[in-house]
Amino acid sequence: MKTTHWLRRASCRPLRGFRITLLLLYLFTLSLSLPAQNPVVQTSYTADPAPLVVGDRMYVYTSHDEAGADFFWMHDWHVYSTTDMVNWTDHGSPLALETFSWADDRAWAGQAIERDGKFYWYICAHSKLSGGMAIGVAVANSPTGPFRDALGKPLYDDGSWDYIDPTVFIDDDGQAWLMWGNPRVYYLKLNRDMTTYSRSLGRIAMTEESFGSPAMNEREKGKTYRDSYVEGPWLTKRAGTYQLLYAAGGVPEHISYSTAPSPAGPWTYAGPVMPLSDTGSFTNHCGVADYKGHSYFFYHTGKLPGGGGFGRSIAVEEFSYNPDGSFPVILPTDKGVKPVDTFNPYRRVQAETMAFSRGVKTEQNDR
Ligand code: FUB
Repeated sequence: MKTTHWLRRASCRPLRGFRITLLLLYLFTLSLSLPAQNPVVQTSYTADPAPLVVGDRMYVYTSHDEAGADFFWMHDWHVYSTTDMVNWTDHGSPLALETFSWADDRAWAGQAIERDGKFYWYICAHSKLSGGMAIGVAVANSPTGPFRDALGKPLYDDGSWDYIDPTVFIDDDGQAWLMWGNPRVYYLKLNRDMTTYSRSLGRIAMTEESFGSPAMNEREKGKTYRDSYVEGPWLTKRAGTYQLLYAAGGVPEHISYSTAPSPAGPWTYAGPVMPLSDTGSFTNHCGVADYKGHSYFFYHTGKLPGGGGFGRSIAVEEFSYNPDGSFPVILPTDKGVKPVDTFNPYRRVQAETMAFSRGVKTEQNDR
């Protein structure tokens, strides 16, 4: 019995090796023939990408459009991660409107950041308390959650509809800045705990010099302006200069940016980053990160089949900063980015890690 068993196993080995080689060859050929890496996620509609690098992994925090929606009726947020920029693991939805007892609608854009071993995810949602949009913050011990409401109440809420799309940035001196707003930009200097602040709400001067046009109610009728701030700010710093990227121009939106010597301003309009393109989405929303020696620009389109203005999908492009740290013009592509690392299949790889799929949907399973 023992001998027969050993023989059977031995005779199977070459065959199994052959099958594995064939499978790898098939996957390799498939990867060569794949038409595109964009949209990054094909299993559900994702919007408002916010990248975060933790160790050797790139995470992207997204909002989530419901299939077939006729407005941004959004209920939860999602997390995806990669180690090579083309194979993405779906971590499901560790944060939803139900996480916030004060929120009842519009789970819109957010951004996550790490501090002192904790992960803070700033979001905006409609507030039951004030009837406006409010800024909230969730906290977790890991980048994929589980997240809980850090305060049990909004971080900032006074009934304004301007309070959407928070961006968070920790400066070299340790000061954390939280900015948000549509159609004006607001900011708070956060305390070390990332959930409280000591000074009152700051308001960025909305001038023609700052954003290409003044605030909406101050624009001259009939005058053509260079550009205009709309929403979706992304605060970052390059070569000692603060950069604020944002959705611009009204509907449809493109992405532009401004620069400043301090997040509080004064900001100077610097030009377009992603010009208007035929992406099938009338909004755009960006996030920027460096990873494994490359620079990446995340944004969203309406290009997933069945998608559009209310069924958006995140996409990513690689770019190189200009020598002075300024942004080049970045155009949307279907091709997306190249892998920056090898993918090791000889480890536990669950089915929710994939480079590309068609006709596959994922759903939350807490196990
Ligand atoms: O996703 C809902 C809203 O659409 C976001 O908050 C805006 O930035 C725009 O992308």
